[in-house]
Amino acid sequence: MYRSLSRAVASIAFLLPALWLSGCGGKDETVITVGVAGPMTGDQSKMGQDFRNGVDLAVEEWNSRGGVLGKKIRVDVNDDQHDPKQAVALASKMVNKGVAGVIGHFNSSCSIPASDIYAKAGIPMITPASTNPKLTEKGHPTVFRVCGRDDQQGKVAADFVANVLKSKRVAVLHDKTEYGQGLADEFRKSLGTRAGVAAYEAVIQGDKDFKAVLTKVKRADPDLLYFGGVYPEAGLLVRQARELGIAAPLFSGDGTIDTKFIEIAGPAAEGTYLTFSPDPEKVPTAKAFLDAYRRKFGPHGPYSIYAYDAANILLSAIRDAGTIDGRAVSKKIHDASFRGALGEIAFDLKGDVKTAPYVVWITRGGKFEEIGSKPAH
Ligand code: ABU
Repeated sequence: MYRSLSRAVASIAFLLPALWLSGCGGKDETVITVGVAGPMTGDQSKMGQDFRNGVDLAVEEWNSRGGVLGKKIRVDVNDDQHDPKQAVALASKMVNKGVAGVIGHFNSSCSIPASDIYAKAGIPMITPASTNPKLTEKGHPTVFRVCGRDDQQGKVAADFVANVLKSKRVAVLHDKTEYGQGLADEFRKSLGTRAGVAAYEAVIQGDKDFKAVLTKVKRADPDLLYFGGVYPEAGLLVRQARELGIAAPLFSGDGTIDTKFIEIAGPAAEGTYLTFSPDPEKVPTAKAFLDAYRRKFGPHGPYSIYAYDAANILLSAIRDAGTIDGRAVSKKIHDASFRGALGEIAFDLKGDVKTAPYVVWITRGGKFEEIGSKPAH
């Protein structure tokens, strides 16, 4: 009896490493795994799902051509719920799972701390959307972004406000996050003395009632509201501003330019200015992506195409490096120039894109419309 028990224990001990390798919570050497991370649930889930769709589409195309390095590619989806602590925990999990690279995160406040974990493990991280400058100022050689930076979009917004709108009394609001406050401060810095700052106020992400802050803003009598933050708060903010009788137009950034903003704000969204990259519908290289995306998922979100290009950049670099060794792959990303759906993408030494052409958009007739740097008609 004792002998058969010890034999059973010995066979389990023998089987354990094989079970671990075959995917019972461990690394599966038969596939190459790409992590995608962002807010997959909650009030910013539209952004996470756009990422996921973009990455899924790229991976499906690669797999239909045989995968990469002779292996199929699988996508590991991670929901950080736009919580920095959750993002860091997921980053460690992905490192332990042996992902070949990560496409994510959405929020700068998640990407910045998570980037330290990926960098320590030598795993490439490409964010489609985190625009706070601090991310790439850390100097991690394995960290990249395919979007621009808030010092760039803040300047484009400030130039438009000073030269085109000719605003004189701007109320600057932000959501206290790395992105929201960072963008508001870049805008304010770039605006300099070209307009007065009538108010500088903060709201808390997740709050639903901004009437107290807006009452203070109303007293300052601004001719423009600038908001650094994301669409759930931007939508409520402009709706409640109109309810309080504040008529000044809203100006916001790339975190607001999603149809969810219009859904939340309703008619109050009309006339809102935003900074974002040029309309992909007018970019010839984006056509194949847009057609394939629409067929599979419906309308694309602002960062779907960025997630798609980010995944293609990672997989092309793995192919060119001939290995999933993260440092070798990152070197390929640094050295190469990629032809993506967004056009030619090349990175500087920090991991920023060499060109990030921000333009101004307006919300009109319930839609977003690119207006460049000219007045809206
Ligand atoms: N850049 C849009 C919002 C994402 C972020 O940077 O936090």
